[in-house]
Amino acid sequence: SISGSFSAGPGVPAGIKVEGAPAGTSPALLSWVLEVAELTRPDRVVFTDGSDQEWDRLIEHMLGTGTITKLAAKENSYWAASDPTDVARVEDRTYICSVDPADAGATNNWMDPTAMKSIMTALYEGCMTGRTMYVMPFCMGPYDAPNPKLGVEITDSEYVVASMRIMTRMGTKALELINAGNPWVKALHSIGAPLAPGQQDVPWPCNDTKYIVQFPEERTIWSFGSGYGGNALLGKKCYSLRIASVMARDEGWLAEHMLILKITSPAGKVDYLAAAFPSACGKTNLAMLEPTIPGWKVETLGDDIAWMTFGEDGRLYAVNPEYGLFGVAPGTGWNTNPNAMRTIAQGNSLFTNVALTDDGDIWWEGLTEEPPAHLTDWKGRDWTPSGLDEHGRRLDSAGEPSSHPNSRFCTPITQCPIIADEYFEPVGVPISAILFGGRRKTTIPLVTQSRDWQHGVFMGATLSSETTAAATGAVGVVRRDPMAMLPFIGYNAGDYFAHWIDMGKGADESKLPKIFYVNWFRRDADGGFLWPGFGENSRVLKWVIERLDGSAAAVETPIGHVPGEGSLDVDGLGLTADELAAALTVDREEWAAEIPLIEEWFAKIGDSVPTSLRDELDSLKLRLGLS
Ligand code: GTP
Ligand code: SPV
Ligand code: MN
Repeated sequence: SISGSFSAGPGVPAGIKVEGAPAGTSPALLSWVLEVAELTRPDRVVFTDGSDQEWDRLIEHMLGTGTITKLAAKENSYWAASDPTDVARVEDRTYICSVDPADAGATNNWMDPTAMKSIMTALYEGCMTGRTMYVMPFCMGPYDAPNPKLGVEITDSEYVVASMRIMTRMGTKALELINAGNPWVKALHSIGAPLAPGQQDVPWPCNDTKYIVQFPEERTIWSFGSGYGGNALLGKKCYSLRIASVMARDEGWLAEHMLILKITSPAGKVDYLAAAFPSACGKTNLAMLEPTIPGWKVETLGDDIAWMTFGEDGRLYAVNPEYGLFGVAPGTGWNTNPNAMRTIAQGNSLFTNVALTDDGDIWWEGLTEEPPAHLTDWKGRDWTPSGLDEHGRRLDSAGEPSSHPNSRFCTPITQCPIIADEYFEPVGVPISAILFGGRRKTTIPLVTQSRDWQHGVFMGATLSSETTAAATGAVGVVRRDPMAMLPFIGYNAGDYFAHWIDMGKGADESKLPKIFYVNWFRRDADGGFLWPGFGENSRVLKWVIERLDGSAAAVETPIGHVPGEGSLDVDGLGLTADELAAALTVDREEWAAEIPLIEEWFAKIGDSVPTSLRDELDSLKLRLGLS
């Protein structure tokens, strides 16, 4: 077990105290730790063990610096407000530094790895001065997986350590697996805010210069300047998607931006679904959905990431590598996502960039119909409700919401009241259907079934969505977001499509998941949602399940199969026939406008787009009568 400390030894830079690393710590890990400590010059180095005592020390520290405020209303739960400039993923500062630029492809920023390392080494020089450098061993997915996916994050942020403790299996057990000789990923993070002697810390230290960098060949991550979620909790997007997608390409599996859920029909038939929607487009909500149709049951397996591998039985098995939920706060309430509410009600959670109530609870837009009369907003200012925004939500007199649109709750997934027992299964669950989905006001019907695997891959590869506040930059702009992985594919997007095609080719088609395309976000002429969404999405899941055995009817359209007359259960929903038709319609004019955007997208990716997907585009145009 891990205990004791040593303050000097061969290679330990003078004046740096190393705590918590016992004899037996992997020499490769120790030498990397010492190399980083020499470069970044922290005051101390602490190996984290994941214990409750360690959590208490981190909390104590962050209460002292003002990083967090204890919530009176929720057990062991805390409110954090970030620097207003550090609120989301920074896609323009994110790089895939492969040796060959062709391996990063047209959708990733690229820089030569040596050049990037020299820039970042200069930034890391002395960057942890005055701070503690934490060495955090972690495991993505169950410890008893056939090949446990280990990593070590070095960070100088207590907020990152505390968040990683919720989001990953972190601490002593992971270190033991590393010490036993299992491979692990090096993940280096610094907020880039050294403290001079005597300098007062700020609540959310960070740096205006930010880099989020993956070195795919070396399975290494370097991150600098941000303390926010996807930029800083390196087990999440950086490892489990960008680096893991490269591992998956090389080893014949898939690392995807997908939720995983278990659904049981009234007859007791169990199916597992995976669904890829872009950031802030509904994964957490669907993963925890409370069905509105009688007799159906949904249980949660994952809300953001799925690793999928073919099992010996020829079926595709999915595992959730995460241990927590890092969910979009606004819009989460008892009406929309009661299971998320029940999860956070149990405490042990961090809330970032939401509003604080006067009685020590959290609030955000959509938590309740109307806000309390007074709040402290995410920027720490007094906030009182005034006018309404276009969705009927309150703003203050300055026209600002109380919570940042990308504010988040970070909470243990094991607290979710509907977590499926199979969450703990090291080989995961066999997937019956994959849903791709986006946020589109027009064009994309509520649900479409693909013709076959290759057509389904085409649907995924051409997936489009309006940008959201989960990344910095403009919101509401339609872009292609292939498989909801645009910011997360760790290699060439065309090669990634080819990998998806190959995964299907190598499999028994009858055992492959069926692929569907959904859109909860189509609007009517007045800008209202055509489909009520949330729990009512269970009706779409029911149609999907009934398509698997062919019991639900479908009509063939040029873009795929949509629900046939009467086959989508809208009992008691109160939708008119016209409203339902508007949600389901395949409009030739809209598709005529969509095709050039798909052509432009394939042109951007270039030669690496597989011929089979170009063929799919050609046949789609033929079916639409556009060629
Ligand atoms: P990331 O964590 O960023 O990957 O997001 P996510 O895909 O998990 O999205 P999430 O479920 O957190 O939903 C994002 C936003 O969309 C929230 O404000 C939700 O309230 C809203 N939303 C989710 N599902 C629906 C739906 O079915 N209909 C509508 N109208 N809004 C939805
Ligand atoms: C996303 O942006 O898709 C998220 C949040 O799930 S983050 O951890 O920032 O990536
Ligand atoms: Mn996500």
